[in-house]
Amino acid sequence: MIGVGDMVLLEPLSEDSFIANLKNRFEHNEIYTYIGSVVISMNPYRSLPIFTPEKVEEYRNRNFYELSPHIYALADEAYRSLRDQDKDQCILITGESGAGKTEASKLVMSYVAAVCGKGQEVNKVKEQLLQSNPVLEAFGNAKTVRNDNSSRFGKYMDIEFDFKGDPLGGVISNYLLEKSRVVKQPRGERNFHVFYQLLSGASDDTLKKLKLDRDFSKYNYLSLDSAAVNGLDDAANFRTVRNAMQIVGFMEDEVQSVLELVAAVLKLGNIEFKPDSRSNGGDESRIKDKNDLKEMCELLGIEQSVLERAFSYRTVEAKLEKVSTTLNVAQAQAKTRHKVMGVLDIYGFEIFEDNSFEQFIINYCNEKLQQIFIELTLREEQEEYIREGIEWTNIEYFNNAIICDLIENHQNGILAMLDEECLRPGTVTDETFLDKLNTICAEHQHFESRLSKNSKFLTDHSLPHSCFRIQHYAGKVLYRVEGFVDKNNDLLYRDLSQAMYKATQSLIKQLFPEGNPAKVNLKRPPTAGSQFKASVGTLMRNLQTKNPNYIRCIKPNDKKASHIFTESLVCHQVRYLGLMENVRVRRAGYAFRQAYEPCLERYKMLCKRTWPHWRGPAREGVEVLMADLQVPTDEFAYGRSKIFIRNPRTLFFLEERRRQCLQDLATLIQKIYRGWK
Ligand code: AOV
Ligand code: MG
Repeated sequence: MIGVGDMVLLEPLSEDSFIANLKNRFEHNEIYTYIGSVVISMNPYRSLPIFTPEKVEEYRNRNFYELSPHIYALADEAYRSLRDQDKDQCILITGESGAGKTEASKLVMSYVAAVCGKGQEVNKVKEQLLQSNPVLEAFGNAKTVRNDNSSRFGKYMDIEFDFKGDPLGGVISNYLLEKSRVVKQPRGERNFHVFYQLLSGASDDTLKKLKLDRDFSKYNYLSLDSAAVNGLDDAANFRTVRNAMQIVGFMEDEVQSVLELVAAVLKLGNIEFKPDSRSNGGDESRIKDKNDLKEMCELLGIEQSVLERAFSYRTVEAKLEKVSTTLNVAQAQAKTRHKVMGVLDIYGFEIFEDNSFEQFIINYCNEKLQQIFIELTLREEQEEYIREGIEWTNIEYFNNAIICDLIENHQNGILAMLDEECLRPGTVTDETFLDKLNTICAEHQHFESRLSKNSKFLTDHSLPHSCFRIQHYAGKVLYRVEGFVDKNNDLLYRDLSQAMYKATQSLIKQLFPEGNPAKVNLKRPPTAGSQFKASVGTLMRNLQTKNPNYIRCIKPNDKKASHIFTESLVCHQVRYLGLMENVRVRRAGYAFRQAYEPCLERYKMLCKRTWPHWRGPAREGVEVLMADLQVPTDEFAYGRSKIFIRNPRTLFFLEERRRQCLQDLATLIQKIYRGWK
């Protein structure tokens, strides 16, 4: 074993020794380390030979502590508790952008797929579950400065199992896709993968049908300076995605419609508007060159005049941003209760040079997840002690509830104020929203309140124009308010949705149900922020009903490079993820715990009265064992089903005695063998 596999057993425990242990292990390709049952995962930024079918077999049906730390051990534990103890599970994967969350979620899914059920039907379901990934990533992932394959949406997947533990299907929920990326990407970043995949990988024939040119530079929506990404084969990925769409259950004509839609979006980006010289100083605009519009209409099956009117009548800029498709895996909806394993993979915490509404939402989501980690680890630990009848003392934690509240409080949280601004009659701009934030902040300066001086809403005179700053759990972030109001409103003018609804292509019609003139709804749709807040709230409540399994991902460097371990960067993540507190909570009472049976099995050779067989209850056997070994009684406690060991040293002592014993045994056997000869 390189270093210490479980941080709980680290001696002496300090931040330095914690980081040194991570580093030592990372340098020896040991990317996983435990804190009790929590898995820390370091991104290796290269493929390691530790995800083979042989590894899967090695970890299958083995106890968590038996082998060296691995994400497969966590997946195995979760799957077996689900199957054998009927406990719904969730896998919560957190860490900043590029830390390895999405890769971890895929490893968990592939492990579970490898060990659960067999047979033709079951295999088909497994394939569908696994192949949903390339499809979702094509439409929802993009290259950013932080990550070449960054998830720009949150994903929660419930995998459903029958009573035997065979998979039945899955339900995927998506959270707020970063739609604005379709129209505009920051420097050095790309649009969603699918655009490049289509242009690079489709046959000449397909491109011709889609009226597309292979050349990225022909499209305004595809930034020029960053089109090629190292190690990313867009053409090959296009074939993977097409194939995956088929497996997931798209019919051939549906795939075609989706591609037509993607092509239409590219055409849309090329449509330019100019003020209409014939209008009397009004807002009307005209389309400069109608060829792109014509081709777009042909692709979607919309009459050109209808769309042209919708474009020119209301809006000057093209703000048609809807490309999201809901890609649910076939839902096997029988009436019996299913066992469920939820896998959550969201966009990680991010700080860019320019942070807008999207980063605000992404970081809020990460705050909520951190919050649930805090609540559940503490709660779980406490509950275990109560369940086992062991005394418990509290440990101080940094609780980020205050930041969540600053954002989501329904009265004067930032989202509520943004909504209030969006709904207020009169002139509303991003600046009026910022004024409101600052005013409320100033008003509260004298009080101990959310927006007071001591709070996480930071006001100082160094703030650039049009910005506000929040002290998130993972760092300070400066947000530029430009676009907040528009993006929160997320309005699609009715003219446009009605025009789209007139399309002959059924997929397009389905995407704009609000365009149905028979169902005109004059009520304002909920804002993007409040929708997000509500769906995250539902998600959190859902997660709380399940048994949590944590994977905490850490990014070793900022260069997307292998073999580099930047201590300061890792240290920052260890701090804000609260990993030291996590170890302390785990050690506060009892560092190590084990059920009586496996404990007796492992150490019974250390005592003549328990070796080779103990005939009574396992707990009594363990009691005899501990007395015989003269372990001081304040070093451990007997719970209802487990023994709790206070100090790691006691465990080391037991392990050392066991090693010695095995060695003596080996020597003895050798002697006997020689005697025979
Ligand atoms: P993220 O999901 O945490 O970021 P990813 O899972 O996309 O991060 O990982 C980023 C990149 O790191 C991947 O594309 C791989 O190149 C590499 N990587 C991660 N994990 C592994 C692994 N176990 N083995 C080899 N390479 C790995 V974001 O989605 O940006 O928050 O929004
Ligand atoms: Mg990701």
